[in-house]
Amino acid sequence: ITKKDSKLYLSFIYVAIISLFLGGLMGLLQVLVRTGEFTLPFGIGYYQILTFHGVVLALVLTTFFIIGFQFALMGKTVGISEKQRKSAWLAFWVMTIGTSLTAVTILIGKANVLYTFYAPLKAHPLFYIGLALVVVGTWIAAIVNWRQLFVWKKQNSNQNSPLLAFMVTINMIMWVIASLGVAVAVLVQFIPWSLGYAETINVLLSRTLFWYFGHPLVYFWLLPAYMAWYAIIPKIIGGKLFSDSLARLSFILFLFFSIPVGFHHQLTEPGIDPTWKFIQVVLTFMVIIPSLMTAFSMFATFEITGRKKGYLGLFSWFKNLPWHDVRFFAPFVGMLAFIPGGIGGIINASHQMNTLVHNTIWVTGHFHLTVATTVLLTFFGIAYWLIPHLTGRKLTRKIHRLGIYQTVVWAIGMTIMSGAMHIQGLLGGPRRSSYSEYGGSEQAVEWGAYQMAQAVGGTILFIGILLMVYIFIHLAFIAPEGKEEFPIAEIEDYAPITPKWMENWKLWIGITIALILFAYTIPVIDIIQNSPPGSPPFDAIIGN
Ligand code: HAS
Repeated sequence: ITKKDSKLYLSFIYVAIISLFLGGLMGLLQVLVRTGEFTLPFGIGYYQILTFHGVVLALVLTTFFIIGFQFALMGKTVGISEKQRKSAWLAFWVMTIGTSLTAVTILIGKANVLYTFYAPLKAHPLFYIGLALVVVGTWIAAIVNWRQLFVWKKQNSNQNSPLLAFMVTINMIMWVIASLGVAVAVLVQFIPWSLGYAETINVLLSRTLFWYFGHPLVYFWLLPAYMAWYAIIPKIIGGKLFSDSLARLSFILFLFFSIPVGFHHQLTEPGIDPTWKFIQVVLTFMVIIPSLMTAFSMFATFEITGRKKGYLGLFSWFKNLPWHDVRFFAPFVGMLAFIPGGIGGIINASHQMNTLVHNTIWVTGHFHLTVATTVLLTFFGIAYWLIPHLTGRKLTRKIHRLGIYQTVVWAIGMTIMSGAMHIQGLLGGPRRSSYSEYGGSEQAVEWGAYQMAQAVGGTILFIGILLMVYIFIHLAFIAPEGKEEFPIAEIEDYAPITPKWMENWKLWIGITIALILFAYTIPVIDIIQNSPPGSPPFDAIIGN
């Protein structure tokens, strides 16, 4: 790896680490506020820190880590040219300038609109302009990634593209198609409205465009974790990839079914015909299939690897997994968290059960298991080898051990926090609310204990963040110099040969667009024609 390349990939990862610390700090403040025992100093508002927490962790940390990691994968598998590297830097700077604009508007209290930022909440125009820049930056990154694969393909036309490059390409196709929705909302709806050129805004349309983007967004986070599960973890445990074509098929299915499902976030919303909600729920159940395929493939990889090593007893292959290797242990705990996380998702997607949990803190519990545990612990697992690989250092035994403690701390903190969120949610506890006694309601008294538990869990998680920041700094600047491998698994010898048609991009994109048009055209026309114009007086919220 050249110095120039590592500098590029590391820059993205550094922004992610800074975001982890700042966003985590806001998370700690939130859980403390919600106990009722702590008030924010200096007139800082609850929604100011909640928005900062959501935007910086869910949007900034994830996106920067993912783009940096994906560039590293592409560089390793298909190479990066001088020109492509320059364009990648352009992506970095556009994203970073956008992020700074957005973060500052939130910090000065001009954008208390939460990370979902749909109407009727209104932010300062700079918030939206900053976000638009972040999205444009990611599009530049996508074009560079596609170009990287295209150039490689031209030189290796008779070969299948490397699995990881294929996966990155799919993730970026999904991302670009999905982010078109949010780009339209920002450019056509939010910027004119926040600048005062448009007096009204179609609230339902803004929410629909957001969720058209918002659901694939969660798979944009998940797929890089799956890249590591499929193609990197097998190598770390001393095994091989169970099936290259199964992995590719699961990514293709994610491309098809990630986008036309946004209505499962809007099941309780009036103004959308129930037939279309039903259709999108059916499509949501389709997007569960590639995750089940992934679970199957991971179990198969673990068992086959153990058996090949000679562990033939019923569970000895499991007992003998490399538990002391943090590159495996952290993502493995992430996988475990995805079992309840995924079950929670299936509950959310079921219309009747959604009416019970929607807008309760159950949903917050769900996404802290999925994105903040499954995905994040996998990203940590990646960082343990990627950062030393890029900085020319060694992942020492000491850091392996510390990383295992970090993972355990995270698992304990999250079990307490997310568990309490799930239960409080079932008792009706609302999400996105600061502390309130709700006029002395008995129900609210019952929530108190769970809010306290969330504060305990949240504090433990913050300790986990401090540990992780220390580990990052150690890996980047302190660890002894040396070489750390970039682990990429080979394909299992007996796995079926990957057919050429799996790279029929035109067909995959065509099916994706057809599914989107099917799921969205009629309801969107309906929303544009029939939902009433509105411009509620929410300017007060941003202090204008
Ligand atoms: Fe979700 C809300 C449905 C997955 C994130 N979700 C959210 C929100 C976020 C989020 C951030 O239908 C809140 C948005 C907001 O602010 O309002 N979600 C689903 C479904 C899935 C799902 C069906 N969500 C995710 C993932 C996320 C994520 C992944 C982030 C990365 N979600 C919903 C719905 C809502 C929602 C509704 C709206 C709720 C409302 O009303 O507001 C599925 O993709 C889940 C499928 C997963 C599985 C699990 C497979 C298990 C695996 C692990 C195997 C383990 C191994 C190790 C191998 C079926 C792959 C085992 C070893 C042993 C020894 C046991």
